[in-house]
Amino acid sequence: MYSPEEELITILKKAAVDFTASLPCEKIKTVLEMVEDLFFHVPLTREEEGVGICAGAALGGRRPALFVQSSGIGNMVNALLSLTQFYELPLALFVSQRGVYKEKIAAQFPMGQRLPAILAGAGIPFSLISSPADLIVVAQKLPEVYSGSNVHAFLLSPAVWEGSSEQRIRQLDQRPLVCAIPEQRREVSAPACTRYEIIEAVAPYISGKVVVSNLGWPSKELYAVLHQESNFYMLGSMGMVSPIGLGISLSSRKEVIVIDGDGSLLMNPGVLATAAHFAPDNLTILAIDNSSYGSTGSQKTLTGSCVDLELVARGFGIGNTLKVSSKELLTAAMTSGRKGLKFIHALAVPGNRDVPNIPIDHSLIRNHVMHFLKN
Ligand SMILES: Cc1ncc(C[n+]2csc(CCOP(=O)(O)OP(=O)(O)O)c2C)c(N)n1
Repeated sequence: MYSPEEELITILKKAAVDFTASLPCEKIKTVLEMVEDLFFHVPLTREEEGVGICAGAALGGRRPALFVQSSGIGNMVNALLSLTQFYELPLALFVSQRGVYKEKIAAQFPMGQRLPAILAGAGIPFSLISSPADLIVVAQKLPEVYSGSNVHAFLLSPAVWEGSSEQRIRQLDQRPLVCAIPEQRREVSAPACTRYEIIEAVAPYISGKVVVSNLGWPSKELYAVLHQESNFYMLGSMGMVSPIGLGISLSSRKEVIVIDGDGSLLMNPGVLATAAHFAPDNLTILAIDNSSYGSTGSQKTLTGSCVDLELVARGFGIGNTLKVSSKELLTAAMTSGRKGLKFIHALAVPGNRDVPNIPIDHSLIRNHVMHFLKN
């Protein structure tokens, strides 16, 4: 009786993988079930979110492995390049490659067949795992992913699992019925502070903590207000702030503050569901909502017309939310005694402070944060 799934699990354990995340593909459902049972596992809402969460986990010293379908690579290329590769963080990608072997779904051909060319074009190293015999390649290359802080994609053909003796029938949990009763509507006064003033107001409360800050102007303003070695300044990968913060909070006991923006949060709102699912009590998401893409010319976002980010967070299951529009309410929110995952929706007026660029190299930013998390 031969189980390629068991062989892959053994390889993962041998390489000391200790953090996994996935967005499923039917062709790898058995191995995914085993991964969920045997490793710390994060169920994702979008593959790109997994790149951010795994980056946070890697900053926290973990050895992440991400399981996705070939189509999911299309959802994550920017984050792979401008976050994981840019900061030289380790990530093993296990990609169920569709469209190449006994494929029945025509829509899988375009992405699945071009995947090697797309990865090659993006400069992401990969190995074709076309049969169980090729799993030896995973065993050989996986340790280097972690020792060398590399990204490597293992493209798993459905042929790998053909003839497996593994038989698993997943027990489906009954979903508990949840009745969400909206709390009374509260009137909130119009915002008066800019993003910079909000960062100034929270500085005493985020000092000494891990702070993951949104790309562009927010990171530059944070640098100007409160530079500390525990700040992870994002320099690219829009939409990845909260995923990175979540990944760190799941890998460390240190307190983590995420400074997100409305535009960036709207790009990957599903991370709020993943955060709610784990509800790490060391994570605070401060969403500074200036109803605009502040770093690119303050073009309007939809929070100025139809989206209420606090309600979005509530709808995704975060119970501890606060909407604030003044410095007084903001500082009260930062210190509010309620334990658990917190989402602070800070309303702001658009506008950037004229501050200089961050003069620190990205590798140094990463090293400082990793060092802080280690000690
Ligand atoms: C994938 C991607 N799309 C667009 C951009 C350009 N961009 C950089 S920052 C930014 C605005 C972010 O807005 P928000 O998250 O609301 O933060 P704010 O600057 O308003 O505080 C945009 C659109 C990018 N860097 N990456």
